[in-house]
Amino acid sequence: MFNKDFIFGCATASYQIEGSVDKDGKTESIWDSFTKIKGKILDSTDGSIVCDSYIKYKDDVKLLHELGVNAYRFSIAWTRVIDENNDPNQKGLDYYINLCRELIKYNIKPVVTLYHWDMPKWLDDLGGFLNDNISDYFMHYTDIVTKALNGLVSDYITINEPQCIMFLGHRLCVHAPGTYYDDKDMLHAIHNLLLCHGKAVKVIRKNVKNSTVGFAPCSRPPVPSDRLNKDLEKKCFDKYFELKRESEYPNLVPIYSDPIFLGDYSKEYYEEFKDILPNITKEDLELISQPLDYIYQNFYTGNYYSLDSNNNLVKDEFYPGYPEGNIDWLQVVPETLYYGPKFLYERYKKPIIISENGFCNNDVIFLDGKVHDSERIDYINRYLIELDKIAKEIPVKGYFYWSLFDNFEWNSGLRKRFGLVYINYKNNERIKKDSYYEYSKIIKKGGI
Ligand code: PNW
Repeated sequence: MFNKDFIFGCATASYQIEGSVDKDGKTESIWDSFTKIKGKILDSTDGSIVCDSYIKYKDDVKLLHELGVNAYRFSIAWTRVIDENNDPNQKGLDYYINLCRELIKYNIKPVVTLYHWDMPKWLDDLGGFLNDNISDYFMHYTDIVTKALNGLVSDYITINEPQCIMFLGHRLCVHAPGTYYDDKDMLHAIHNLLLCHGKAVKVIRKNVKNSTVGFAPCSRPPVPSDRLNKDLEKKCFDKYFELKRESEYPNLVPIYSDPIFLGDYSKEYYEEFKDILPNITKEDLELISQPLDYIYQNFYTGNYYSLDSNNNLVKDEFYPGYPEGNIDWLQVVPETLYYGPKFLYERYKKPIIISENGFCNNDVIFLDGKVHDSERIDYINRYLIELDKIAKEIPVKGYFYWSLFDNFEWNSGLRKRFGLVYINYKNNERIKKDSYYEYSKIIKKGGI
C-alpha cells in the first residue's frame, strides 16, 4: 500500500489527444507538418482528430473523475497559446484555463507539461534547439502560460523526454522535425534544451506561489537478473549512468540529469566530447541546476543483466514469459519500477514521481462490446508491486499511468494503443477497458 497522499494519476500530451489542429488561432507545429510527409507515420494517420479533447475536455474530466485519480498530467500546445509574432493567443489560453477549472471542480490536481514535443513550426524554421535564443522564446512562453494559469496550476514539468526529442527527432530522424544533428550540433542542442528548462524554472518560481517543478526524462534501467547479487546490482547502477560517445548517447540519463541535479556535466562527458564541447558557462550551469522538487521519470521497460564467468556485465537474451507488448521496444520488465527509482534516488537524492508508465496492447472490441485487456491489467499489477516495494525504502510520491486513452502514438500512428479507455476512431466513441476498472480499484484501495 502507498501512503495516503500518494498521487495516482493519468498522463496525456497535447498533440496526441487534442485534435482541432487549426482551431482558434493555433499555428502549425512540427508534428502537424511532419505527419504530412509521406512515409513518416506507420499507418499514414495524424493528430488532426484523435480523441477530440479540444472539444470534449469535459468528457475527459468525467472519465478521470470516475476513474478516481487525484491528478492529471497533460501538456500545453505552445502553438495554441503563442502566435507567429510571439504574442499570446487568448483563445488558446482559454482552453487550458477551462480544462484546469473543470479538473479542480472535481478535485483533480492539474500537472502541466510545458513541452511535449510539439514545437511551433516557425520556431523550428528559426533553428529550433540550435537557435541560441530558443531558451528566451521558451522563457517567454512559460511566462505567458504561468500567468494565465495563475491560481489554477502549481505543478509544472518543463520538458518531456529530452532523449526522444534528440535521439528520435534528430539522430534517427523518425520523429519531428526529423533533421539530423551530428555530434557537435547534438551537444549544442542538448545544452540549449537544458537552458530552456533552467529559464523556465526561474519563471515558474517567480510567477507561481508554492510551485513544484520537475523535468521528465525517460530511461530504461539495467535490471539485475539476480536480486541477491550486490556486485551485479552495483554494475547495473554504473551501467545506467555510463556516458560513452559510441553509445546512443543522446538517449542516456546523465547527459541531461547530471547538469540539472548535480550542477555540472560529468567527468566522462568532458572527456568523451573534449573536441566538440559547446560553450558552457558557469552562469549556464547555475541556471540549469536550480533546485527541483522531484525527479520525474517515464519508465516503461528495462533490460535484464547478468554476470558472465569473468564477472562482466552481459545483457540477457531472453525475457520471462510475461505478456508481450504490441510495440517493438516494450518488453515487460516489472523490476524497472524498483531499480529505476532506486538508482535515480541513489545518484540524485530527490523524491521520485513516475510521470509515465503504461502498456501497448493489441486491443479490440469483443463480441460483448467490451475491451478485455488482461495483459495490461497484468502489467499494471506487476509494475505497481515493484513500485510499492521500493516506496518502502525511498520517497516515491506518485504514479501516472500512460495513458488515459488510446491516442496518436507518434510515428506508429493510431494503431498502437496504450489507453485505459479505448477510442473507436471511426465514430470517436470512448469505451472503458477492463484495465480502467482495475486501475480504479487499485486507486480506491490505495495500492495492490
Ligand atoms: C513516451 N522507450 O515515449 C512519450 O512520452 C509518450 O508521448 C508516448 O506516447 C509514450 O511514451 C508511449 O510510447 C517513449 O523506448 C518512447 O523506452 C520510447 C521509450 C519510452 C517512452
